[in-house]
Order: sequence, then structure tokens, then C-alpha cells
Amino acid sequence: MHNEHTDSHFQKRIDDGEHIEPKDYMPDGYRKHLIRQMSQHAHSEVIGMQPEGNWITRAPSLRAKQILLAKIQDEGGHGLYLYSAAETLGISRAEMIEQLHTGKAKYSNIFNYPALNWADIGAIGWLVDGAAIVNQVSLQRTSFGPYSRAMVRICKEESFHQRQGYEIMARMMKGTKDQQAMAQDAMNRWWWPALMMFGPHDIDSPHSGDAVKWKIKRESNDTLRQKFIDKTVQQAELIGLVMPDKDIKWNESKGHYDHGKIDWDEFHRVIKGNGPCNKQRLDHHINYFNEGAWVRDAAEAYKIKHLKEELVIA
Ligand code: BYC
Repeated sequence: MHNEHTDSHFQKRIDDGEHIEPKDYMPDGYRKHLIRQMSQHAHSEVIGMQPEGNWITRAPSLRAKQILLAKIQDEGGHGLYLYSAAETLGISRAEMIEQLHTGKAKYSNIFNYPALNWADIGAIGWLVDGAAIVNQVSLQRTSFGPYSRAMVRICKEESFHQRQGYEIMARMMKGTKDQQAMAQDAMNRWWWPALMMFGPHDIDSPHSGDAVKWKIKRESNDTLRQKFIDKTVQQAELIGLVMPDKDIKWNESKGHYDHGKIDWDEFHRVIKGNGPCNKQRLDHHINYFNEGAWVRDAAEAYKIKHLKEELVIA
């Protein structure tokens, strides 16, 4: 019989397709891997509010503004589910934020690029949320219970986000020549960074071995990237956008689109902190985090007061 507190028993549970719950035995490496990935995922959701938030006051109609507001609010909510799910692994929200501010924890490469005009809001919803969904649908079956359940909720909202972006792009492509050129330009700028969101090629991905063994990752970086490409090429064609990769070509024998080379030097530069907006994004987060200190203090004081009152009553 397996001892419940051994790695072999843990691996058998994973192999049998069971969910691992916070109080169950888990190897240290599994816990660390999840804390890294889930906290980075949470930070991405929250930092991802910035490029879009920049356009709320300049949305071209009241309808567009309402939809964008709802979307950005959802992203904040996703961050909260994910921070809470990560806290069940024994790390506090404050520690995760500290790791973000000191550069120990990353967030998605994609949010280090600027949103220059309204077409970028379309491209972000369509391509960035589109890429995120492909990854997150797969993560719904991840082995850690709280992460998997958070993903189920997040995916429901994410598909609305993707459609919001595609609708903006489709509308612009039906507009004037200038509007069409704006949509194409946004697609050209966001396409390659969106492909990088899936992480390095499988062969260059140091964490993938453990992630697959522990069923944290259910499909590899390259498999998910290919799914995204196959879906998106057809959506682009439908509304008249030209793919910014001249090597995109349907490969009959593989049943997939072939694509050109991704610039991994750019990816590494950006995730090391040297993308166009890294400093701006982090400074903004730090400023508002500091500004909100009084709210956290007040909430904490309220909690302590009520705990004391409950103790007196008891
Ligand atoms: N960006 O061994 P690998 C959203 C790092 S936001 C930055 O393949 P792993 C939204 C990786 O961390 C959705 N860094 O790693 C919000 C590692 O470095 P460290 C965000 C990246 O973990 C608002 C190194 O490269 N989604 O939806 O096995 C508005 C080696 O990589 C990236 C998630 O976070 C990257 N793209 O696989 C709109 C999904 N890729 O940590 C939309 C959850 C890799 O050793 N995360 N790195 O310093 C995952 O599924 C996995 O962590 C990844 C990477 C597939 C991203």
C-alpha cells in the first residue's frame, strides 16, 4: 500500500487523474511550480488592465465604453480568483505583490507593449484574450483543484472578451480606408508578441518536463500556439486582414498552418524587463499599491475590531 505522504503516492493520484487539493500531500517542487505559475498568471491579469484602462476615457461610443469597462473589471476579478487560489498553497498576497515589485515574479510578455489607438483595443481583445483562452481552456483540466476551478470561471468570461475585440476589428475593416489601415497596423504589431504568450518552444522550455509529469500543463506550449494560429488565420481572412507573417501557409499533410520564425531575442529582452513599457507598467502598479495602503490598513483595523467584539460576545 502507498503511504499517503510519499511522492510515489502523489504521482499515482496524478496519473489516475485526481485533483490535488490544498491540504493534500504534495512534493515541494509541485507547490513551488504552482506558486510561480499562478502568481505570474494573477499578476498578468492585473497588469493587463493597464493598456486597456488607458482607453476607457477615449472609447468611441457609450456602448464601446460600457463593454470595455466590464471587460477590464473582469480582468481584475480574474486576478483576485488567482491570488486567492495561490494563497491556498501557503503564500500570502502581500508576498506575491512584493515579488512582482522586486522583479522576482514575472507577468506576461504581452503587457509590455503600448496600446497606441482604438484598433489596439480590438487587437488586444481578439489576439491577446484569444491566445489566453486557448491556454486557459487547457488549464481547466490542470491537476491542482483551486487552479482548475478558477480557470472554469475565467474561461466563461474570456470568450466574451475575445468577441469584444473581434467585433471592433470587424467593424474597422468595414470602415474607411484609414480605419482598415489602423486595424491592419494593430494586427501587425500584436501578432508576434501574442504568439510569444505561449512561452518558448517545447524544446527550450525548462519547466515543461515537470509541468507535464504533474499534469499542471495538459498540452505543450507549441501545441497550444499551433491551435491559436489555426483558429486565428481563418478569423483574419474572414474580415479581410492580411497575416503579418509571409510564411503562414496551410500544410495539408500536417492539417495545420506552417508559420515563420518567432523572434525569441525580443521575447527574452521583454521578459527580462527591457520591453517598451516594462518600467511604466511596474511603476504604475507600485504607485497605486502605495496609494491604496490606507484602504488596506482601514480594512485590517475593521477586521480586528470585529474579531475583538466577537471575542467579547463569546
Ligand atoms: N511571458 O519553461 P517555460 C490575460 C517564462 S493574461 C512572460 O515554458 P512555463 C489577460 C516562464 O515564466 C493571461 N514570461 O515556463 C489579462 C519561465 O521563466 P521563470 C496570462 C514567460 O511556466 C488582461 C521561462 O519563460 N496567462 O488573459 O512552463 C487583459 C521559461 O518558460 C512567458 C497565463 O499566465 C510569457 N508569455 O510555461 C487581457 C497562463 N512564457 O518563471 C488578457 C498561465 C514563458 O522560470 N501560465 N515565460 O522565471 C502558463 O500556462 C505557463 O506559465 C506558460 C509558460 C505557458 C506561460
